[in-house]
Amino acid sequence: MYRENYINSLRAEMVDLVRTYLSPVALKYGYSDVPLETTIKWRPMVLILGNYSSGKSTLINEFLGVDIQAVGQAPTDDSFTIITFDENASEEDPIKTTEVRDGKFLLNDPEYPFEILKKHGHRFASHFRLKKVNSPFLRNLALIDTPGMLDSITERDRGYNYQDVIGDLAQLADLVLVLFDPHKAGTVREAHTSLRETISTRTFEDRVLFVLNRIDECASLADLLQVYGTLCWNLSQITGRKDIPTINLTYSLRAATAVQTRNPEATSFLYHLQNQRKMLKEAVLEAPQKRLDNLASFIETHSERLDHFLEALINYRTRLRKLRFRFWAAGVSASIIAGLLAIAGAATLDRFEHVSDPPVIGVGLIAFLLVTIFWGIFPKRLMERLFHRRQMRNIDLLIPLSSQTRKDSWQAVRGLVADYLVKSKGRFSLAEVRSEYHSIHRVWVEGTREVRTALNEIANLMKNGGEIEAEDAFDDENRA
Ligand SMILES: Nc1nc2c(ncn2[C@@H]2O[C@H](COP(=O)(O)OP(=O)(O)OP(=O)(O)O)[C@@H](O)[C@H]2O)c(=O)[nH]1
Ligand SMILES: [Mg+2]
Repeated sequence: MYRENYINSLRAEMVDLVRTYLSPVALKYGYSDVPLETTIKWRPMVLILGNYSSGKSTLINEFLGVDIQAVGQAPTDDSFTIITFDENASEEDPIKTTEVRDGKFLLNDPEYPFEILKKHGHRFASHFRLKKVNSPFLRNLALIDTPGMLDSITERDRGYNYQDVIGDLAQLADLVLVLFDPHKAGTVREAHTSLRETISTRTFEDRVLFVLNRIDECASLADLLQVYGTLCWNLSQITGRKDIPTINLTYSLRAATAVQTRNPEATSFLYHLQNQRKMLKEAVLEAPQKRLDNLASFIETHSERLDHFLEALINYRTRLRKLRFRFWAAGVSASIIAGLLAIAGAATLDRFEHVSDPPVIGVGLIAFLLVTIFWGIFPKRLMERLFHRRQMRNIDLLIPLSSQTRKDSWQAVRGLVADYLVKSKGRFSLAEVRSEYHSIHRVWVEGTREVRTALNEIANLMKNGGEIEAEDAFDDENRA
């Protein structure tokens, strides 16, 4: 309980850090259209993907301890369902769906992080919903059940872009389970592509978990090995890598009963794989901890990018200031020369006897002022326009790109910096940018260090006996 509270309060603090320091700057400079915390403010989420009938909904029901999602052999459910905890319902009551909210409501409610899915249109909205359930499994996380993947011809008939929706949901999720079943052990190429596109390579391995489900349907251990081998081969083809990701093995106890009673001898290997089922469940329950890691990476990435964004703006203005200084130095010299020439010219006229005559000085002053004013209008504008054009042409020279990390982070913001410079025409307050830069820099250097220290503390808490608390209704049932 102590660990759970610590995780929750740390999560709230990290979201607050983003809201207070990063979001205002991100919105002001067009780094982001929505407050940065929009996608991270809600609970940790686990996204469950896979072919149709790979057992996604059955697995979810098993986690929850009751049949909440419809299951069936044919493609059963064509909706994306967020399944979350009902804070107001009693955990003493029998587990059930206590409330359902439809997509249109969800996509517009600022309490939830799903605004970014609005762009997928009405068809998607009508296939999106939220269910509240009083299952203790959901106390600290939400699950997302998805429609099964079909062949590519039918995908087109969905009326929204399935791949893009998956990509957006994967960005919100802290853990993505990709389910296979022994019958179709390798048909998720498209899903894999959209996951690759949206989840950064750095965190991909931590966030995506491959699961071979329904293993009870393998006729024997040899059959399971054959299926496992096929899946590994297919995955290495899809990922283009020789090292094979870890594949979790699991099955539903309830669904398996019929198969096992038919052939108890052949499926005795399942007995040795019980720990795999337990490990999968524990991995899912670790989503809140994963959220902290993801939040830490989120803060690191965005504070670093914003830091470089502002550094570029500061350098732009500092260079402009230096150039202006030189420009005015030249301008004042030109005005003085013009003033002196005017005095010399006036003095040669017969009407004046001496250069110190007030009218002669007056002529000199007028010439000085006229040249200064002229200098401050036309040449200044021309100089600034040329300066702006040159900076835009050589935008990569705005900040030093001394390391690969700086190059990567600059690559992510250079277009946005260019947009801002064009939009503002380079007119913004250097003092303001400097003070914003200092606060972002502090978040980047000190904030992220503090966050990582806190994460280490949590990891130590776990090592010293943080147990998994959720009830395993079906396991208990089975034991009985
Ligand atoms: N033997 C066995 N059957 C399973 C297992 N998991 C699911 N099933 C059965 O497989 C069928 C499909 O399961 P669902 O949970 O509906 O699969 P889904 O992935 O949610 O399917 P869609 O929602 O249509 O994409 C159902 O008839 C389940 O009873 C399992 O581990 N073992
Ligand atoms: Mg389903």
